[in-house]
Amino acid sequence: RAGLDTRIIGRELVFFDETDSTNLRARELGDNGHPEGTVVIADRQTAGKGRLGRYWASPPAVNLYTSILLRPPILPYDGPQLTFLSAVAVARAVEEIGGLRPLVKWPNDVLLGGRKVAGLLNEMNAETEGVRYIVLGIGVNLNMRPEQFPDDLRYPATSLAIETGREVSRLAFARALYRHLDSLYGEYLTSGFPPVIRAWEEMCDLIGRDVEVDCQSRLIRGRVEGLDTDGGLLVRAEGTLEKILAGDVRPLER
Ligand code: BT5
Repeated sequence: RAGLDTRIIGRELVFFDETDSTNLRARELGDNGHPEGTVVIADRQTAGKGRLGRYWASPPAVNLYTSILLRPPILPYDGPQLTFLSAVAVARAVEEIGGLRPLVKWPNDVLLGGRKVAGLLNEMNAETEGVRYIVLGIGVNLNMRPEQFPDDLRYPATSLAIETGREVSRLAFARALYRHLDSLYGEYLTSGFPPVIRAWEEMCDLIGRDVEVDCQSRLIRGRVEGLDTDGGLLVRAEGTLEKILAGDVRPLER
């Protein structure tokens, strides 16, 4: 287990100097019966994937690109819960290794100083009775330099090295990430989603604040109350509690 201090995460470790996308490799391993906890890491990705067909810039030797295969005994409906679990794990690793206070942004980003430092892409293979596997795809900008960022970023982006002013050990970061994932996932298997909700809400600065949500050609203004059990964002708008399942959330004022 490569000296990992974990019970589940890292049961098998598969390393690539180069691959198209670690998520694709992990899904293949999932299809071929590899155990829960199998971890794929690549030094670089030639076709790193974001959500909705977007890309993830994946230059060599500077960042972490990893995908983790899990087989949780849950219904497909609960699959999105794992996205929040991985966001909390990444944020804790950023805190531990960078000594910085990251924030989580609904639904799937981790931010430092308002800039995106990590992206998550979770993919599920399920049938109605249950989940076959879920792949947690995690990209963290560790030592990426400003000139290595593409020009067409959706949000301002940063790396741990840019924020701390020093080089970060990729190995130390990966170890910390897998350890935090392992303990959160262990707790999830015994206690379910509530502890993840609480941890995520503590790292989300939008709770209790007024926001504007662009949501399927509807503009909702209201106050964020928290996370629902299906991962939806709960926003109180003129007395009604709205659940946001997709959309862009912006704070209205400080
Ligand atoms: C994400 O998508 O944030 C999910 C990224 C997941 C990447 C990991 S790496 C390991 C695993 N294997 C994969 O193939 N993927 C996962 P989304 O929210 O759609 O953000 C994508 C958008 O962020 C792009 O359209 C760019 O504008 C911007 N972007 C691209 N590369 C970036 C980077 N390295 N850092 C910050 N922003 C980036």
